[in-house]
Amino acid sequence: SAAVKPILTTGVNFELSEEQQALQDLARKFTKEEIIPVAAQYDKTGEYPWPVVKKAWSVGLMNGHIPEHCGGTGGLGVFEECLVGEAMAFGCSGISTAVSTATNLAQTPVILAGTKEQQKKYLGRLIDEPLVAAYGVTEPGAGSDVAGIKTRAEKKGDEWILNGQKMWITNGGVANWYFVLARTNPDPKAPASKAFTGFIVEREWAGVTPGRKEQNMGQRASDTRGITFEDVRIPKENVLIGEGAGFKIAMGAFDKTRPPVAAGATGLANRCLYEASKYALERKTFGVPIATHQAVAFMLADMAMGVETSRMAWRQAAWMVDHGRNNTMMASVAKCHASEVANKSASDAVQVFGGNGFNTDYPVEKLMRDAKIYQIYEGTSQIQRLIISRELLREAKN
Ligand code: CS8
Ligand code: FAD
Repeated sequence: SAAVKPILTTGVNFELSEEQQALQDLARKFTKEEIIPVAAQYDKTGEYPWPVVKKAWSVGLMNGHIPEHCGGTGGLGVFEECLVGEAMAFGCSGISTAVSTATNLAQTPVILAGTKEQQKKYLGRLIDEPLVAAYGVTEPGAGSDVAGIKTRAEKKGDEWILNGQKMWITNGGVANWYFVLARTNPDPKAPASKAFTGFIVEREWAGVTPGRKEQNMGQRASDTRGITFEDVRIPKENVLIGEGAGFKIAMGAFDKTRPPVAAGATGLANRCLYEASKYALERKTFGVPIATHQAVAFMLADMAMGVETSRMAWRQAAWMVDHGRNNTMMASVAKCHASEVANKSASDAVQVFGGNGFNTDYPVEKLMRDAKIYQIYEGTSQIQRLIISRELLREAKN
């Protein structure tokens, strides 16, 4: 009836502009020439892909959203970041996480809540040199429940003293600086929106100690570590938007960074579709290519449905935030859907390859290992459903 109010009232035309097309072409070319040839090697060694980072930086595939007053081009939105992210994750989602997604995540609170001086200093650095940054929220004792973090900062004169431990920090051992969320109001009754503060912490400061590189199931090119902060002295110039606003800054960042995670998962699912389709036409059983068996062809059809809907979802989520709309729910829809599609597609791609799918000489077992983390980082699938249900019930009440 006319009384039914659609939750999403937004545009549906996502035709790429000439500039967006050129950026996507550049990212695809880079993926083909610089990522795909080295993906298996970095997966095997777990080394950080510095040479790829440096090349991506030099051709302009990093830092596209850094404002002009910091020396950046400043013109790119979340949508464009997603275009690049999807293309790169087609090549290797471990490398794309290392090269762009994690450092973009770290930059986002500084873009959202940094002063001009903080932006110039810390974002400008990333323009001047091929450096990366990291986003430090999760701790050994608290991941989904961000308000449960224990790292604390106390004000002493013009400084803050930081103590605590972070865990699972992407780029943890290679970052030049970290966004760190810490509790600044010790009162357990203080609301989350007032109890935490975001800081910019430099890697080289005394008392900052990254742990060993974690040995993960997938995305092994990405560097994940714990970090210990022991009496780290932070000058007041490194506090983001004053005391107490950190939780909202950390959450607000996710509205901009979950669409790129969804785009990465879409790229991975698309790779599954690509590899499985090629193989299904080549491999014969019972005298015919396996693609002729409907059970196999339907797995490909399911992958295509997933890729298309994931892509539509990230496009919608990114478009909304770039146009100033509240996209909290849609960012979670895209992130959750695309990560589940990536996992189903990867598992089915292994199935299409049969025994070969289980073997490291073929590309799909890596896709299956790499896919899993999409359901965990930047908020698990359960947490995305929690956010979606909260948002839609709020709408339903109005
Ligand atoms: O705790 C929240 C949550 O999001 N949990 C998931 C944590 C997560 O996603 N962690 C990811 C870490 S980073 C990472 O994994 C990187 S992966 C590697 C990088 C590369 C990737 C490819 C929650 C569960 C959603 C909410 O927690 P609650 O404690 O229930 O808080 P609320 O009561 O909902 O909110 C408290 C106040 O915050 C405000 N808020 C909430 N959401 C938002 C958004 N924008 C702005 N403000 C927000 N989205 C909320 O309004 C409350 O403020 P009030 O003023 O009190 O009303
Ligand atoms: P927990 O919160 O302990 O959750 C355990 C299980 O319980 C999950 O299945 C979860 O979904 C479920 N669960 C928890 N609460 C609820 C609930 N209320 N309802 C239903 N189910 C629930 N963090 C950063 O800050 N920066 C990074 O750069 C970063 N990179 C990462 C890279 C990797 C490779 C990994 C593994 C993690 C990374 N993380 C990072 C941390 C990541 O965001 C957390 O692991 C994730 O948010 C889950 O937190 P947890 O591991 O503490 O799990």
